[in-house]
Amino acid sequence: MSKPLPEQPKIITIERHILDEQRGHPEATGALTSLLYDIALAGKFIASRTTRAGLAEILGSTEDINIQGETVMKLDQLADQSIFRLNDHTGRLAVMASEEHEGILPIPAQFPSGKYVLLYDPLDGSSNIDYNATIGTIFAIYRRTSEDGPGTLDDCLQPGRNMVVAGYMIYGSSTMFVYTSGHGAHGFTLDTSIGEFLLTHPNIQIPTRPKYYSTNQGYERYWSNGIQHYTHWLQGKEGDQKGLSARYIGALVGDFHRNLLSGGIFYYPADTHEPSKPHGKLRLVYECAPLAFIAAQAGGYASDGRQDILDIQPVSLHQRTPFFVGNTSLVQMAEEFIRKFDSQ
Ligand code: FDP
Repeated sequence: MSKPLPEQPKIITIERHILDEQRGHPEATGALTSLLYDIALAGKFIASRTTRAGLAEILGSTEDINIQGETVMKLDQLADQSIFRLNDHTGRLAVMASEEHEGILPIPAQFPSGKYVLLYDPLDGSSNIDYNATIGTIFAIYRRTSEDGPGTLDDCLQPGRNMVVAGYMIYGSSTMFVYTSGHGAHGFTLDTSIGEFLLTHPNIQIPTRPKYYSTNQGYERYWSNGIQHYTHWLQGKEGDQKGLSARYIGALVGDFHRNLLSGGIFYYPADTHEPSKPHGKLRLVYECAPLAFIAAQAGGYASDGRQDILDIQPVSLHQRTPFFVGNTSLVQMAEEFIRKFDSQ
């Protein structure tokens, strides 16, 4: 009798994972599953282009005509268009909105309208492109609130609590796709040899003992007293705890991802002593809300310094908010410092 084959490690592709999740919802039509799969496909496409970014120097710089006679597009425009075009005709979406555009992105009239809404930041941390450092894509999916017909601005302006799925792709030393549909946060790594995202980080939980704080401390002089004291507390200069190490990539996705896996806090506060960024820099609907949903699923928390990011009702598409995200205890401590020093 032949010997039984040795047990192989279970390989779970992103498609299988999404389908398994769908099985828990007998009422599901599969539209969300397909939508996520298309977003993952856009991620693979963007990843393949990011690795060629530096070659613009010899193949033609952006906005130039390349040797095939095509205009070489900037990577952020390319990412933006890829996501839109892969999703505009599928009948799954009512409307989209992208950080790259002022207003909502209607579904072209010749295509059917669907029940979901997609908001995305196509290339987060894009100033890193020129330096071969980490960049990413962030997205959020909601159900439309309007009845039918073309989706509306109000469909896009929903509090994070209504989100159905949040996720990001990170283009670093490998490409990863991390998402949640409210049943844990799961990470997949792109196996470039087969072109598939494989489950490598099931059910991510932020380690309870944090390692890092991530912020652009070059702006410290602009911050409120509360944020300055808080930063000193994180460094171990105030209070009696050991300080954390600092890490700042300057791409939100990169900083968030590292703290998600290692424990820590990322924050981008408002400027108090400088008028240029009274609400911080980061965008509520494209960046902060989706990462807040993922953090919450991983046992963490995100705040604007006073309230849960997921509770904020957006009033405009490009609204900015101060942002603190990571280990719950660290984010709550930021809120406490703000309450103590900045409440007058
Ligand atoms: P970028 O301007 O390179 O696109 O949201 C934009 C963002 O990057 C974040 O990814 C990043 O965390 C932040 O801005 C960096 O801003 P600072 O350069 O002001 O630190």
